[in-house]
Amino acid sequence: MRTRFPFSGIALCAALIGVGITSSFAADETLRSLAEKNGIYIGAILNSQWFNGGLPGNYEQIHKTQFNIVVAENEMKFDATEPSEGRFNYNNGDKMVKYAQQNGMRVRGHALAWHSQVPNWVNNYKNDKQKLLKVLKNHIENVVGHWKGQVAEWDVVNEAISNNEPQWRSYSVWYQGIGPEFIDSAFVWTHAVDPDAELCYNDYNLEQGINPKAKAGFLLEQVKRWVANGIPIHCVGSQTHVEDTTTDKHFIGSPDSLRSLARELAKLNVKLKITELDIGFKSGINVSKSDLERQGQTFRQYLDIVLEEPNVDTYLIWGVSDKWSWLSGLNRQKGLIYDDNLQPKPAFDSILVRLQTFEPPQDTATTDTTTTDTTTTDTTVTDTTTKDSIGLPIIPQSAGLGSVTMHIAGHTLFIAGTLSAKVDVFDMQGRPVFSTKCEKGFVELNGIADGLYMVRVRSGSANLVQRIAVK
Ligand code: 9MR
Repeated sequence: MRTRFPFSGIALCAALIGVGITSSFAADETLRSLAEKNGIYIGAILNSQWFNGGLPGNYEQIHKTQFNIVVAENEMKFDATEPSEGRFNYNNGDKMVKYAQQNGMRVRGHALAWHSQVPNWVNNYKNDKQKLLKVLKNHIENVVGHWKGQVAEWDVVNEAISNNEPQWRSYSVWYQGIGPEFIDSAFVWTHAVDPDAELCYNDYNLEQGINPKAKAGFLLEQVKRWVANGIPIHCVGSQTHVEDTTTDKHFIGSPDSLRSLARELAKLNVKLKITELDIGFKSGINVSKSDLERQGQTFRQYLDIVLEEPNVDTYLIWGVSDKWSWLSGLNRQKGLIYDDNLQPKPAFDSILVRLQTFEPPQDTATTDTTTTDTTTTDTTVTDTTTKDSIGLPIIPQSAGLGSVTMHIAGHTLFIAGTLSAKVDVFDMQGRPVFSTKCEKGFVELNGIADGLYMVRVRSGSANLVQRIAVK
């Protein structure tokens, strides 16, 4: 297991308590517990309604159970924190920081210098460079100072690059009034107030290639310049608001492109974070089960970047449930991992299973090859389960849901300890391959090729996931 950052015992405890785990249910795993095993952050925004108690009770339960990093949808933005000049309002932000601390979560701050959600009083100074510089500096000093040591990372500058011909976004009040150097200044001022915070430049459409005509290509040139000039930039946030490529043939973004950006940033010692992920479908179209499964695969491909690239540590989704998503404003729908009823979608399963199956590349110098039996063992996966006399994995009793256990013999999966369970089988990439209800104590896994799979057994609120070998 790689550890890119330490998780405190408190954080892990909070995660376990959050899912209501008792000693007999210790095998239940959440996105959060698995992300922590893999040394990454997984998160979702707190939707704005949460701050006013407008979301159902189980929203918060799901949120703190499944995620270990949080960002406010709107409540730390300029218009929320300094609605009138020099008068700061931290109430909502404080509420989120407290929530995060109680639940052992990391806090992202979003966003300090952005052209949008800027209150009108700022625009009054658009022709006064000296005054605007003071306004931005004062805002940063107050807001970053207030949450110093509590907000671990900031989007210091958001969306400063325009979409078409990549160049600076000309209609930003900061760009118009100050010039592009507002960016350099914002990083320097933020760092001066909180030298321990990670500072990001955050933008969208960064998964569309890194050639000089693409936004990420333009950005890379700027990052090189900032780094060369000693500007304290530590990360690039890729919002990653993308569209399903099958329902929109014109969408050109891809996980491979984003991976290329990550690798270029690594050369500059700068991290990449996925900060606002959603994968929407065009509004108005019927979204089928296979569309949702394909969407799950795209979620998994973006997750692979976080798992596999050493300078990528964060996978943050812009919402929890499709019911409360900003996407309709973009003519998209169903872009998140829980449906309207807060039920996990296939995308949730893909992420969960991928987090379970991911094996970091082994350090060849320390790999023990002496016991590898290549005739019967799949050596691409480290299988730590105990085998019975004919080599079938024995599922440890302690991995059951209380008294629920599963056991595989050939293609028959035996489930004991419950009268009724839902069984889902996934391949090692998290793709669903089989799904049924078990009412008789066993299930025939017909039509499944021999090999390793992840099996999930759900009974009531319990959720047991286990690797099995079908032979
Ligand atoms: O989700 C946010 C929505 O509630 C606001 O109305 C909108 C206003 O600009 O901002 C949305 O969040 C944006 C984020 O702050 C920056 N990247 C794009 C996000 C979606 O528009």
